[in-house]
Amino acid sequence: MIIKKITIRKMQMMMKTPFSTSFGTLQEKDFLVLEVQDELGNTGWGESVAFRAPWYTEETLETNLHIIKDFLIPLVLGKEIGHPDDVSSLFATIRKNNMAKAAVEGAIWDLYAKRNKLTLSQALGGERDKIEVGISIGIHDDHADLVAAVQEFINIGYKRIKVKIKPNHDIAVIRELRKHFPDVLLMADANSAYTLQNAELLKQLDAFNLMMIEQPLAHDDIIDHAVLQKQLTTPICLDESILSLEDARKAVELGSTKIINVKIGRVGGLTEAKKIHDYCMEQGIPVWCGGMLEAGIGRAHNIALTTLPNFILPGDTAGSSHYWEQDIISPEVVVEDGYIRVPTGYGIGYEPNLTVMEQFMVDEMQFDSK
Ligand code: OSB
Ligand code: MG
Repeated sequence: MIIKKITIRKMQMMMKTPFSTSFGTLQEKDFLVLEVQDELGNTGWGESVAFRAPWYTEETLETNLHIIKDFLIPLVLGKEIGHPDDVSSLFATIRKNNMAKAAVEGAIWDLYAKRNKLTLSQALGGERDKIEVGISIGIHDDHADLVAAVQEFINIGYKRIKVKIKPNHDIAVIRELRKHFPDVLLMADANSAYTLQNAELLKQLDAFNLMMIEQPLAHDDIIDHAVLQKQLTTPICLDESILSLEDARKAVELGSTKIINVKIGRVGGLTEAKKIHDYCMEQGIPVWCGGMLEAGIGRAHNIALTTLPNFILPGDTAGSSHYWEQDIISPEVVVEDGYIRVPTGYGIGYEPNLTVMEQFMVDEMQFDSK
């Protein structure tokens, strides 16, 4: 296929409720939507998951825009691409900027699947027709509010509860949740809020039968995590630290992680995500799909990825209505009894809703091949 045209739409949407982590609170979500078109008029869609500020990784919406416009688009526009797996080698001369790469590569994956009359799940080698989903709940200062929120999500049917922890908002929070919900599948995500000096405190979490603790230590660490894991019975799951298959291999070999949270944007695209999946499957390391508070297009990519066989733990891919008054795809992503039914339409399987997109679009740029 030949990439003839690329459109970048800059979006600004308000989330229904603010989301708080150990590094701050977010309610206004800015993101990029990419549309690629081939010589036959097929289109493919991708979403950049970088936030406005660089608190999760170093990328931002504006750095993504710069890298996509000035470096990535010139590498694919007008080019013949046989398979989306080839895109990462085209991008090999550009260091990092994984979320920018994933947005372009994701749109090309969708295009490829549509052109070949496959669902994105089939194109990736996925096997499931429904996926299990959990919920990630932001920090609530008040324990009673958090307990009420957890109860509400259990009632809706979410299969696993993840709560955010940070120093002075950890052991007591988990103890309180366990008191109310002794059997629920529960995990905690620290988003790098601790250091090895907090090992004694983190060991107290072992008393609460958590499925895992996500990214307790530095965003770029795999050494201290290995030291910490030796002291904990609770499995460590790395998120921020894993940017590639090589990172995953080293972390697994060191014993820094027993579970991996795979995010397509963080690892630079679906091809790399699939490689990490395959490696972890060989090693007996379970994976699950993380979330970046995506709108519908990014969410659809997550759903397709989660159909791969080693995604055996519920992901952070909640339904559209958890985040948005109105999502930018139709139909929206719906969770029923804790499951999302994998769509059967070609490509991502959800139609971008141009009317809704126009409402939240703040800029639009087009790039044509001569
Ligand atoms: O660490 O998984 C994380 C949201 C933004 C940045 C990082 C994370 C998260 C979440 C929410 O936990 C996942 C979601 O609901 O999309
Ligand atoms: Mg995380």
